[in-house]
Amino acid sequence: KEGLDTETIGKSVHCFSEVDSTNNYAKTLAQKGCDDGTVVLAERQTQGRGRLGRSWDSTDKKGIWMSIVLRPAVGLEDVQIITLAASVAVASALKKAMDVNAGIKWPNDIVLDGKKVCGILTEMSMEMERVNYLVLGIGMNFSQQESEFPKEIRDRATSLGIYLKEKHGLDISGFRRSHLVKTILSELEEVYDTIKEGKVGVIIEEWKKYSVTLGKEVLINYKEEQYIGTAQDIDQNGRLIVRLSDGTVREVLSGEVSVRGL
Ligand code: BT5
Repeated sequence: KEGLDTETIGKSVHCFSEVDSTNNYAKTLAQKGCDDGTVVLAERQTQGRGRLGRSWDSTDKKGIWMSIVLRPAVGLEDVQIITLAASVAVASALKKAMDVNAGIKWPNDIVLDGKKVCGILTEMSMEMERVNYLVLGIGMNFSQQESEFPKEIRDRATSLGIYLKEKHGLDISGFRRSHLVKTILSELEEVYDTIKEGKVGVIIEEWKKYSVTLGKEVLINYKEEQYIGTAQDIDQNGRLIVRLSDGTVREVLSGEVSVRGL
């Protein structure tokens, strides 16, 4: 917690050498009534999770695996915006802490030259149509070498270490992981405050600045269906607006699809 300049996010921090998933641990804390902004960090996860039942490779100690419990006074329709806001916070923290220019692939993959360096998993609990709590899980590859990723994801995944070496000839050992964590938490607090002030438009504009999806052709997988279109915009609820080749327009929600750039 040393040097953390936030008021809500990270007021309480729980660190572990190993957990199954920081999201699971954070959920347990949330159910026991922990504070808004409680953070859970682990050196390694034995069962890191991605979206839609996918797994997240996080068994080594070279990443940032963390979850944040949020208790925003919002309804279901605002949850997507909070997830987009989290990706904005991560991208801007990478710029501030490490001078790295990352992109955001809708909805919330953080990419470096097209390869995924960070993923975000939002899980929630609803009560009477309001959000009871949200758990924002952030997984950031920090110092892994290419050979340390599972074979299946080697061509799609990268770490900050790999990127800095290839792009700038810099060694990751010159950067502190804790500094990046603190910067992410302080950027998160900033976007969280923006949302509390109701300024959703500001988040959307910020998100668009980092977007590598808008204007591109995308392949959408929705249940058994697949379709191709051009990602045109995102709306005020964070849905992706896709124009199909026959001219029809679809609004896509992140919980139900996977999107691939073509
Ligand atoms: C995500 O899912 O990108 C969300 C990942 C969230 C991980 C954090 S870590 C802390 C917290 N605790 C958890 O248990 N989870 C959160 P999705 O969009 O579904 O992407 C998953 C896909 O990314 C996998 O199917 C792989 O293809 C790929 N992948 C898995 N591990 C990866 C890694 N370390 N780096 C890059 N890509 C990876």
